Amino acid sequence: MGKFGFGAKLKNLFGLNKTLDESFFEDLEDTLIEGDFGAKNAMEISDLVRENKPKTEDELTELVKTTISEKISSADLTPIKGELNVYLVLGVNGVGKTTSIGKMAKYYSKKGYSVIMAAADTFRAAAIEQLEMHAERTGTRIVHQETGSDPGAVVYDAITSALAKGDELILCDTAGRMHNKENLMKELQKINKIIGARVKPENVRKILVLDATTGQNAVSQARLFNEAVKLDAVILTKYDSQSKAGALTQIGIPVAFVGTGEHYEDFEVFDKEEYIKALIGK
Ligand SMILES: Nc1nc2c(ncn2[C@@H]2O[C@H](COP(=O)(O)OP(=O)(O)O)[C@@H](O)[C@H]2O)c(=O)[nH]1
Ligand SMILES: [Mg+2]
Repeated sequence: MGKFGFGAKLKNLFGLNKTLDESFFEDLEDTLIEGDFGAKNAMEISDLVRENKPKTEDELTELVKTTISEKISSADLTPIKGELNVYLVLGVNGVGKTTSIGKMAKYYSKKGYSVIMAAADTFRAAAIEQLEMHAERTGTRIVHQETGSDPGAVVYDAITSALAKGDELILCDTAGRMHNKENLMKELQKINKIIGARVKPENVRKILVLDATTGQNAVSQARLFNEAVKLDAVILTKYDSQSKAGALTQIGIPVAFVGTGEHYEDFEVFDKEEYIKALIGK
């Protein structure tokens, strides 16, 4: 967040209006809504400010910071060593699923896990090739079939293959779009069921990839996917560009990683303190 980001705006509120009158609260709520905190959070923070009557910018910032902090959490994505773990990677087209799988493959193989990829985005013609490219570049084994094949069958094959070879982590790519939303959600549920039938539930993670620049849209995506399969974690991509990061406070799903660029190294474990610092400023 730059000079004119949320943190700066929040600080300016006091500069513009030193008394906590109605116009102050209107400005505060507008600032929060513009920052993608959502109407509910904006009201909650506004009420808290009314109760606590902060006297300085710092006191106001501290109040907002505490509330935000309660609404964001970190996800621990540590695969269980010596067992098969499956990470199902979900999200709409273009958010960065396939790229994040490449990044995770690198991250987890560096940590000593035996990782494979499953190309279960069989809907788009280029999707399998794209994952194959990441597999090649990161030296990861990949299980795939041809475009149009049943994604559930791909995942089933990947599990069979991983169990046979003793792999520890399957990263499953999935489609972000199909003929319609209902089809996509049904398919994801089917894949999830296939995994659930063969892998211990505590070793399965459903991970939603969200583009940090989409703001309020990310909130509805999270709701939609969470209804289809209960989500365990979020990966926040494109955090490098101007981000509308307040949306995270509305999602309520723990965050595992942030993507900060297009390269494999542009991938970090989510650091909540750093995130809030960047959002609000010191
Ligand atoms: N700047 C930036 N670009 C990203 C990041 N993650 C993915 N991308 C880019 O976003 C585009 C879509 O990514 P892709 O992985 O194909 O998305 P998918 O459709 O969800 O699989 C590609 O051009 C990626 O290089 C990120 O963290 N930062
Ligand atoms: Mg993809």
